[in-house]
Amino acid sequence: MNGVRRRFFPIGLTMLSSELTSNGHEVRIFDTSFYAQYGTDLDAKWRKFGFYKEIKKEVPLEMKTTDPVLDLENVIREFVPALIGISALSIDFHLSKVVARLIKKISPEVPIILGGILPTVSPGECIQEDCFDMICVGEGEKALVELSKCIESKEDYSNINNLWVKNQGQIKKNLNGSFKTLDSLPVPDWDLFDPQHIWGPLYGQMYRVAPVELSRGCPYRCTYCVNDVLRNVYSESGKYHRRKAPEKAICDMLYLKNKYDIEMFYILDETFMAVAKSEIKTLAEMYKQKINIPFFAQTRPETVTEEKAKIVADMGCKVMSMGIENGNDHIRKAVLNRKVSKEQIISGFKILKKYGIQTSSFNMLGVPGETVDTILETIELNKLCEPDSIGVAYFFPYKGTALREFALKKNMITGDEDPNLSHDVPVLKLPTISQSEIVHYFVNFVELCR
Ligand code: B12
Ligand code: SF4
Repeated sequence: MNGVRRRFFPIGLTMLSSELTSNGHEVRIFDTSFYAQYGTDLDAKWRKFGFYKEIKKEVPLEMKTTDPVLDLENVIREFVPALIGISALSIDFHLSKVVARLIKKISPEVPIILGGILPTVSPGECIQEDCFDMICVGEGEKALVELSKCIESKEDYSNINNLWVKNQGQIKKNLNGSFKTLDSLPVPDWDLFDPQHIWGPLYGQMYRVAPVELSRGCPYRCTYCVNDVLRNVYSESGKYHRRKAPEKAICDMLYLKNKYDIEMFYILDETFMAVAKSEIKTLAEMYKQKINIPFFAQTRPETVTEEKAKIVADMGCKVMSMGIENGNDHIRKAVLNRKVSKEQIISGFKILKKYGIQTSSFNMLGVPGETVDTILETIELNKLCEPDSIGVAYFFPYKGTALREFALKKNMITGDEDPNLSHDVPVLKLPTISQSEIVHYFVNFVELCR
């Protein structure tokens, strides 16, 4: 499911399909990514505002011209699935319902499960939709395999951990089970997915990029981020911020590099450098020896030290993205719960630059407390950090987050706003700044930071 046209392979779904196939189940993927009628081409939009560089040698996407409804119907009639899963972020709520209702018309008897961040952060809202028979709250590897086994052997599946299941007019809300360790996950397999996902843009060039996860979770708790929510969702499941053993990480990457002729890795970890120097060093040594191709990643500015930057640069890091988010100390610390000083932020950017790593900054406009002056402070801080590329987004208060609760309490939102809106306009009604002022700074943000 995709509300936004996406380049990279969706790592969560690829993990689930690998887990199912390695447990003897047959899987088919119906991917909405490359249908022109679904999703926004955000890459194009970001190039327009200068967040992405113009691509010098584009690898054009081949959009599907066939009717998605007929295609879905054909897949279902031909494959005859015993279970249909839909994966969705919050932006995909509408589309996921459209597709589920369509499936119900084609094959009313096949159970449908909704998984992903959407039902994880708003399970109550999702389960009440009659097109979904059950939802998966949180990570799905264990639950989906168990569910498929039960369906195959016609056993009762209403008690599986992480699942909320409709059962004779009742909803059975099962607790979340323990995590599957990252080292026991199968090697990702992309053969079932559209090969076009392999191409990703970086600094105006297209590369064969492999997204990989070396860890899950984040040690920080920003008030607008899903990680704050997930930490609560997983309170009974074990240690939330987990890393793969370096041997497993390297083994997965080597497999992908060889099988798919990978030129560049995209390490999806949310705070790649938030680990001890010794851990990065061990990984870097193995990576240089066995993989030795460039990669890009993201971290927080305060996790960057001279020693770690040197190791990471030597390992092959070409670009590191880091959140600045807001240049005003009060907003950053008290509203966003990002307890990092301006000096630390500037230092993180400067150190990486010193070791030849290009930097990219993330910024949000329109958070509670925003004024024209705080936006100017954000611009000023970007100038001091001198990132090689700059990204900016309108703030959207996603369900489950602390900042959404705050915005609701202060009547800055009604609660019914569509998250897809935030691709185009500021969503919060703020007493401190007008929406047209925020739009003005959004459109001109990159130019003003230069
Ligand atoms: C990496 C990443 C990206 C990458 C994706 C690269 C890739 N190849 O996947 C890029 C940069 C492209 C990206 C883009 C966007 N992202 Co993003 N992204 C992430 C990030 C940091 C990690 C995602 C990930 O891979 N997780 C690891 C995998 C294993 O987890 P998973 O996908 O959730 O899947 C597991 C479970 O959810 C479940 N599951 C998933 N699907 C299904 C289906 C079934 C049937 C079942 C049973 C279970 C199940 O099982 C999976 C395995 O355990 C998350 C933060 C996070 N912690 O999730 C944000 C996050 C998902 N992104 C977010 C957003 C908003 C976006 C954008 C909309 C941003 C924008 N404005 O453009 C776009 C949307 C693109 C799109 N349509 O997918 C938000 C979503 C918030 C929300 N409530 O929906 C998040 C949560 C960050 C945040 N702000 O809090 N993103
Ligand atoms: S540091 Fe990034 S990933 Fe971690 S909680 Fe904050 S916004 Fe989320």
